[in-house]
Amino acid sequence: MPNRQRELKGLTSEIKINRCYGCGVILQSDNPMDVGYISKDRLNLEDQLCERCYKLRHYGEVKQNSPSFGESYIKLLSDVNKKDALIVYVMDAFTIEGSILKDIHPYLQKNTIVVLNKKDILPRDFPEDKLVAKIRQVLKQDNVNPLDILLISSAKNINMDEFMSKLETLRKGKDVYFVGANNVGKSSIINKILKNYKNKTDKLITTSKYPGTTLGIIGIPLDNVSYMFDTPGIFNPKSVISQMEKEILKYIIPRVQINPRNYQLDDQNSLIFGGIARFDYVSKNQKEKGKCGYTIYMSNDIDIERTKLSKADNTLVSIILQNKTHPIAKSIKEVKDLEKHEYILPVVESGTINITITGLGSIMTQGKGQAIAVYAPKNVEVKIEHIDYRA
Ligand SMILES: Nc1nc2c(ncn2[C@@H]2O[C@H](COP(=O)(O)OP(=O)(O)OP(=O)(O)O)[C@@H](O)[C@H]2O)c(=O)[nH]1
Ligand SMILES: [Mg+2]
Repeated sequence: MPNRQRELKGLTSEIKINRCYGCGVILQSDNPMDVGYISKDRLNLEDQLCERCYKLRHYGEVKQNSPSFGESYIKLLSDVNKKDALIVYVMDAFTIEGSILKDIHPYLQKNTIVVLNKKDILPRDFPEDKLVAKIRQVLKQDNVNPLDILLISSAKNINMDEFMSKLETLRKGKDVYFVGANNVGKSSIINKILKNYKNKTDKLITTSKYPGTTLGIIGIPLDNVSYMFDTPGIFNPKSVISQMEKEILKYIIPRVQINPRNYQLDDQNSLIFGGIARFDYVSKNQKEKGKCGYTIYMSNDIDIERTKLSKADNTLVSIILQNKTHPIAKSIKEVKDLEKHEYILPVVESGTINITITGLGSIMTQGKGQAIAVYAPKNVEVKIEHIDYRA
């Protein structure tokens, strides 16, 4: 993408002239294979959609990836800091591990509000206050102390009024920038603001179930002197969402409320998640053998196959070959295509142990010193965490 992000004031007039209003990319009619393509006869009309946005909206088609965190993004964040604008750091309430972008934290030391979007996806009885406390703690380690942390759902219109009034108070008449990882719902939130509070439903920003939808910075007037800006989402390379092909992401990224799935496993048992990951319960601990409970929090569209550990390698191959599971990734045919992570879980008196496969979901259990293994797509981060709800 050409770097034409100069003066922010200049940017907004540039958008009016030759940027796609759907994704913010600069329009061009020279190369149909390049981003921002639009046919010549439409190029000079006002308020145009690039061909990619047009196809996304009408046929759900998508071609290329979004830009990653680079120099132009750093420049943008530095400018935002200089002009004391309000930053809305958007995260996906379910995929928190995939939403935390440590690279941008140095730029979020002031005037930042955190929004956890997609609240509607969280399972019933989810301890939301603990989630907020955990995020506050994680951010604090990087000296990020947000003015507020709000749980919302742009899709289901949950807490949008509260968010909007916070936004108005905290921005003090200044501009607002929405930043965050891919697919967390930045553009959807802005569209909701346009619909709810500006009564605008015509020129909405393009959103999609695929990451990498917004390609440039899009400025939308909030009043006569200030703007809110949508920005391209940043890829988190450690997330399943960045490692899997687009066709199966719509099954991996949850769209409706997660139904937790409970398993009482004997040791030497395995669970296979679609054709993309596997969990082995190897043994209980040095003193005991026997059953152990595991709860899986993943998109309801991911099939779970239970099998004996001794058969798990072959089962993975056969369910993929025979198309007996869902979703199946092109790059994964056998266990060798996955990366193995082995752990002895800690013994804990209270709380639970969460085993998170970034971008895919988590496996929750009591910490009893079990030996376990997780097979995840290559380069995807796996994390073990003790969560104590009494703390
Ligand atoms: N369930 C649910 N889905 C949501 C919510 N908000 C957005 N989505 C969905 O999440 C997907 C991504 O939304 P976008 O608004 O395109 O996300 P984005 O952060 O702008 O993505 P990029 O432009 O790629 O960075 C779409 O399928 C949305 O419909 C929500 O509150 N709940
Ligand atoms: Mg977007």
